[in-house]
Parts: sequence; C-alpha cells; structure tokens
Amino acid sequence: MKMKPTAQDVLLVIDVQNCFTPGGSLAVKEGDQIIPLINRLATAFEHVVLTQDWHTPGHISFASSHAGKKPFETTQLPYGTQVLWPDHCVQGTPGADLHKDLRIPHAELIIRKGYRKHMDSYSAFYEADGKTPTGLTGYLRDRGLTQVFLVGLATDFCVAWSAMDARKAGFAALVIEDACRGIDAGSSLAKAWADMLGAGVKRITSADIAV
Ligand code: VGL
Ligand code: ZN
Repeated sequence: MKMKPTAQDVLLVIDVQNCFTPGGSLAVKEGDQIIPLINRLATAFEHVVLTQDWHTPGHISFASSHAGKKPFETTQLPYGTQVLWPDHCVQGTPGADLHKDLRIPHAELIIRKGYRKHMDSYSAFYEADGKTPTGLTGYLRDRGLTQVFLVGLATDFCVAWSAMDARKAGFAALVIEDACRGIDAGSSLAKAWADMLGAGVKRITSADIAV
C-alpha cells in the first residue's frame, strides 16, 4: 500500500544547494541526481518546506577558520565535536543558492540555518548545541503539521540530524532514502542510519509514496 500524503504531512527538502551538488565546494556524489525525483515527490505534498545552509564568512565549521586544520578533520568546540568542512554555503553567494533545477513553486517556507558564526546547525530544528531552536518546531506545530518526510543532502549530516530532531520535537519522521545522497566520511552513512532507526525514524523509498 502506497502512502498518500495528507494535509498534516510536510515534505522537508534539505539543502539542495549549489555547494552540495557536483561542481560545488562540498559536492555530494550524485547530489544532483535526486533533484528530478524531489520535484516529482513534491507535487504529491500540499505542504513543502525547504532548507538552506547559510553560513557567515569565516564560519566556525570551516577548516579555513582553524589554523593547521584540514577539511574533514574534527575539532572540539563548546557544543561538542565539530567536523571541519571546506568553505561552503556562504550567505549571499552563488554556492548558497538553491540548485537551479529544483522546481517547487508551492514551497511555503525556506528556513535558513547555520547563520551564527560560532555555531553550526546541521539540523533544521535545533542548532548544534541541541537546544537553540530555529523556529521550525513552532512553525510546524502552529500549522498542525505532524508528520515530516525528509529528502535532500546530505543523508548522513543535515538529513539525519533533521530527522532525529523531528523525532525529538515529537513529529513522526520518514526519510525517503532514494531521494537523498550522503557524504559518507569515515562510515558516517552507516552510523547515521543506525542512529536514525534508533531514534524511531522510518526508512522508506519513493516507491512507498503515491505520486
Ligand atoms: C551539510 C556538512 C556541512 C549538509 C551542511 O547539508 O548535510 N553537511 N554543512
Ligand atoms: Zn554547513
């Protein structure tokens, strides 16, 4: 039985931005290949929310902000271990734009995250300290949206953290696996799936949705 999205469901499209697609500074392998599928899935949802990774220049998550550190190394910050990334998704730059092939004109909200210079935010719900809200929880609750379907980039970082935080905030969360792609830095993809399933996130595919 395929699921038909209802008026209480929302499709959360994570970070389909130029920096995360081939040619970008933090390109996810095949990151552009999911875009036609996301466009098609979105037509089945009355409610769609997009996210944009949106960092300051010199952001704390950039390896270039830490002397002697290289991308994909880690460092300890007040809120925990931070993976260090190539500079990406700097506010107002072309790399931070949504990918030109993403076509979801009925999307109702674009939520930006990671805009504080000294704190990252993989999640669309809470910043990296696990408690500073982005406002998305309140927005979804106010609108009576109870179940979140997730697609986008990257499976093992922003999709996974958003899905787990959706659970933490009391929403049902379902990740549409074939409409996501991962970075998979040092087995992070397998760990992310184990963490998500442990948090009660459901793993589905686009074939499970009636489009
Ligand atoms: C992401 C690493 C750094 C993501 C964002 O969208 O998954 N990953 N910033
Ligand atoms: Zn980022």
